[in-house]
Amino acid sequence: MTEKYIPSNAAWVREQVELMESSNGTEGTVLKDSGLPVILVTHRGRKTGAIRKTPLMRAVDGSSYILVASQGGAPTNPSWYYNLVTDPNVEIRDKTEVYSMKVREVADAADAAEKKRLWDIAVEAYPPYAEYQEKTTRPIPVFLAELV
Ligand code: F42
Repeated sequence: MTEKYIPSNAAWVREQVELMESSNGTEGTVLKDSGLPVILVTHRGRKTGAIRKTPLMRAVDGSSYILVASQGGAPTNPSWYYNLVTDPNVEIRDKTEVYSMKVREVADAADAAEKKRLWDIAVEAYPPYAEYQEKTTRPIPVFLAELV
């Protein structure tokens, strides 16, 4: 992706992205305090068309990644959720590896069993997701990112 990059307006997120990218994925690959692994999702802003970079917890299903739009259990979905619904083509950095992937939302209504299966894997990878779901009435969206 070669278009303009607009960094996150949240300093802690921006700093994590900068550390992951400037070190080519050898630093900044865990969530502070938890020590749990983080991936970096590069995608496109649905309004600006600019490149956006979002760190997320690393949860895997085979060669696919499970992306959880938890935003700490906030009442609204994060912006990146709508960006990925609009344009599902992403790059995922997992430490030193970068993959071109396509995401698809696994929605409760359409595929409840698959959503539960992926949700359970995600909670095992990052247990606070369960508390985040209890904090909010919105069903926390889950995407599966697959190799293209
Ligand atoms: N967030 C999660 O939801 N799940 C996780 O597993 C997770 C893990 C994680 C690990 C490390 C870390 O540093 C952060 C982590 N986060 C996790 C936080 C995550 O990286 C995001 O910061 C958070 O989910 C909020 O996402 P957001 O897309 O709302 O980003 C905010 C901070 C932001 O920069 N918003 C911009 C803004 O200006 O408010 C919007 C950016 C944007 O995408 N704009 C769009 C555009 O067109 O460019 C338009 C947006 C629109 O729809 O209006």
